[in-house]
Amino acid sequence: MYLSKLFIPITKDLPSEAKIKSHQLMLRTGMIKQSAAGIYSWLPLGFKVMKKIEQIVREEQNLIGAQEMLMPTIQSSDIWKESGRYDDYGEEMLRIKDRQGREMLYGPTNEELITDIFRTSVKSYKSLPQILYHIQWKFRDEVRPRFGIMRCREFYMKDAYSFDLNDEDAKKSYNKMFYSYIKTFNRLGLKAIPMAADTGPIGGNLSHEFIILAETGESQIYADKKIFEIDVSKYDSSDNSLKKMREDFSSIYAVTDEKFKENEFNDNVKKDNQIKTRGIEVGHIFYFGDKYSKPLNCLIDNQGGKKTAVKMGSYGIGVSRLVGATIEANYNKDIMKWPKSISPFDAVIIPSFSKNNKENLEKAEKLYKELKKQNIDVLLDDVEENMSNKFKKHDLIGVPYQIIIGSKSEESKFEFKELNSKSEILSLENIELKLKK
Ligand code: 5CA
Repeated sequence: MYLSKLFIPITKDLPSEAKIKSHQLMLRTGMIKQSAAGIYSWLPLGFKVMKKIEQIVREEQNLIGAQEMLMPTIQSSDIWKESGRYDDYGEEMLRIKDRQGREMLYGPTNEELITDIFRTSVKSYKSLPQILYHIQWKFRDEVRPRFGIMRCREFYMKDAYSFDLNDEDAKKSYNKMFYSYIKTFNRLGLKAIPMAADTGPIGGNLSHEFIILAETGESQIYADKKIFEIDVSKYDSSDNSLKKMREDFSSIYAVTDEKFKENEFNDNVKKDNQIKTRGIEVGHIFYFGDKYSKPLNCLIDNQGGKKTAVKMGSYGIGVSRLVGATIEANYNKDIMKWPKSISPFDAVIIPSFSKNNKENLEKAEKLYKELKKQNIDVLLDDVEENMSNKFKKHDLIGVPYQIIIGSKSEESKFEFKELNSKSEILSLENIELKLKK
């Protein structure tokens, strides 16, 4: 993509409500545009990053055997009346009437809808276990939408639902998802800490939030540093290993303020190891047994032929929130550097040129074609502008690798720079190797 063609409306004047870095940066680099309070359009640059995150989430869900599907955004109120949540959910639920006066709603989550699908299709324990998921827009009429896409009203979420015959099997599904989440966040370049959590309007008695550390986060957190030393690569996907993994995580102190007790913290965590900071919740998993299957009559025959309510859990990842959370975790001293796995481009070529001397631009175009041939998604900055402005702009766009075509480039060697490090002079082959790694 040529930068001059990219729809990237860079904004200089920020609205006063853009208080945190991610919100400011996303507006400045034209990743998003607000269309109403807490509702955003995703412009090409932001959309590209979100789609990359979505794909990593999808791959990791598929790896644990979860199956992708798609449920609608608009739901009928009937199933919510059956579960009892139509009234309980309160004003966060956006309620709509269709032309026949039927009560509908814009889904804030999908426990009811998936239970309805399951109850009509699955009748026997033989079809269990199952994990189904979708990646779909949700709407919650938040009292105070803020921080841009971090706490908004319309947001993009991966929600998965597990179905098992009994508690023991259901915990295995829960552990699988726990493992998948740690792996997913690692691939996104994030260190997420699982923390025992309250269940709120979703319900149940077992729940973990996955939180990444960031000063601007909404949750106050308290943890033992040791939690970062757990090496997830030592676990495999067998049930026993996953159980051990969750036990290992649970044995180290890590809670949000909802569960915080000063004396417990001091008794359990050495002073030097105490982390007291803020964090962003990027995922939340719940085990709630038959909370929905019972009222909705989602029954299956067990081995003895007896009807039993299926045991369920639900598992969310804030896909759109992760775009902002990744910025909060990586933005440093006015420089944004996207993790390689989700960067909007693999590299950017920055030639120094003027109206009267376009030699470097021509070199850049040749290099651009070579890299494209190798399937490297490269951005070419063909905008005529002085180099210091260009660098400032690319510090914000955050593509992690730059190929600078100026005084230091030689005939077949180029100045290659990873953001925040020193540049080196490399041949095309070596640049390709670096970008493909
Ligand atoms: N049904 C369950 C699990 S599928 C559920 O809805 N869980 S949740 O409420 O915790 O949401 C899952 C994730 O969505 C959260 O961890 C968070 O990352 C994201 N999320 C929740 N509310 C918002 C919001 N208002 N704006 C942006 N992301 C949100």
